[in-house]
Amino acid sequence: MTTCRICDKNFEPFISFGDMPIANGFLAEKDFSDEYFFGLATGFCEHCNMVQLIDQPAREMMFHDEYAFFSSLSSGMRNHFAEFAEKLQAEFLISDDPFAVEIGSNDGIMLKNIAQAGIRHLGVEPSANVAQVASDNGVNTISSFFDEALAAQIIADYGHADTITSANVICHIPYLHSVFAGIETLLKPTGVFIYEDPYLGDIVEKVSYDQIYDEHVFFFSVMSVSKLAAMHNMEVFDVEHLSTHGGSMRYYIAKKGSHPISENVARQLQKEQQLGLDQANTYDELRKRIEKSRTDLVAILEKIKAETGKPVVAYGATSKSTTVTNYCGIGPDLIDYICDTTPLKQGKFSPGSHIPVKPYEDFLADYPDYTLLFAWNHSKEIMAKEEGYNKHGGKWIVYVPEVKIT
Ligand code: DWN
Ligand code: SAH
Repeated sequence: MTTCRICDKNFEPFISFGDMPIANGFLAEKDFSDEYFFGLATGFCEHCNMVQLIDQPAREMMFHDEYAFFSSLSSGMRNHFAEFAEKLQAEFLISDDPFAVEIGSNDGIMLKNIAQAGIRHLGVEPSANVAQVASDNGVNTISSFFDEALAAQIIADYGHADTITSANVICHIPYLHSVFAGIETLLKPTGVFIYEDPYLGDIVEKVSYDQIYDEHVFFFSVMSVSKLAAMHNMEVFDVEHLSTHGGSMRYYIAKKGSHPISENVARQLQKEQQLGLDQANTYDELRKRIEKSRTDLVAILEKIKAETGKPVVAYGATSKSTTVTNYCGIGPDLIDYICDTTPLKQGKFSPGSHIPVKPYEDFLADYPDYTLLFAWNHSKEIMAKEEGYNKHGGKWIVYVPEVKIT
């Protein structure tokens, strides 16, 4: 029995993935024996509809000065955030001297657009190494965890905010009441809080269970976010479905009564009911579909090894792949190496499963026959980039929304 982080009621897990390491804890061979593991399990609270982890490691174990994820390495995501920054400027940063705050600004992928436009801004980013990249690029950044106390400090130092934005971050923070209370006080009376995160509806529809790992403590829906916002005298006034990170939802939130409510909100709530996001049996079904996905993926990889003996390479040492490799028991016997463009991951081994991570150039130098696409959420960008591999006759193994070879 676990107590819901949002409404304090009790709930049970609907799936356990077993022992998991830190998803971004890429490590050297000498550190294998000290590796940290915790039990990864997820549950659904029937009272407030929030899907959440049962246990999450301490935040300092995940976000520190060697954080391995650098947002700006994807050109697709750079474009996505440049477009978002334009929208912010056109619609919400329109007062005389607007002030924009971003929670979890990473290497400045979004805020550098705002900085370049000469707008007052502040990035809050606890992982000091990625925060430093942002600062070096002219983005005003403090290396701290956002919460209610930090919001008070920001008000004292800078005043109230026209916009508070956050992408792929709010779902990482377990103490959301402190975060929402801080946002409510930091916003100007007509200010807006706009955030996006992987969408529960997409995870259920596509069985993208690899979104479940230590950093992601919440899996949001419009249902659950509306209830949470209401607890802090705010409301969701619009929503926008996005294709990023395998399907995300952008929530537009403001103080109650300050903005007209778009019809998109009721429309999406209705869709969520049709999808059964408020029903416990939806998650029991999801567990069965996750188990099938695991069986199918392991079968395909074992078949390739047994029948061809050829190397299988994985593409993108994602956080998500830590769940896949550890839950499915996929190690260096089935995957020869993972290629990745992140210098900090190269030369290390994947968490728990200990598959070598090599530079992307190794993939280019010697195309494998089979490539398992761990960075499936960037497939549009990757397919455009890998025409050479496709022409060479290379095959892709994918597992979202279903396991297949393409
Ligand atoms: O929520 C989160 C998201 C935004 O980013 C964080 N908790 C951590 C991280 O999750 P992830 O590691 O699953 O994110 P990505 O964006 O799917 O990671 C892609 C990985 O693949 C990176 O290590 C970079 C690499 N990559 C590559 O080698 N070649 C990516 C692209 C697009 C490429 O062409
Ligand atoms: N916004 C970026 C980064 C997402 S990765 C993007 O969409 O690509 C998640 C980020 O959240 C990490 O950089 C991590 O350091 C940050 N983070 C985690 N907890 C946080 C907190 N309490 N306050 C602010 N940022 C946090």
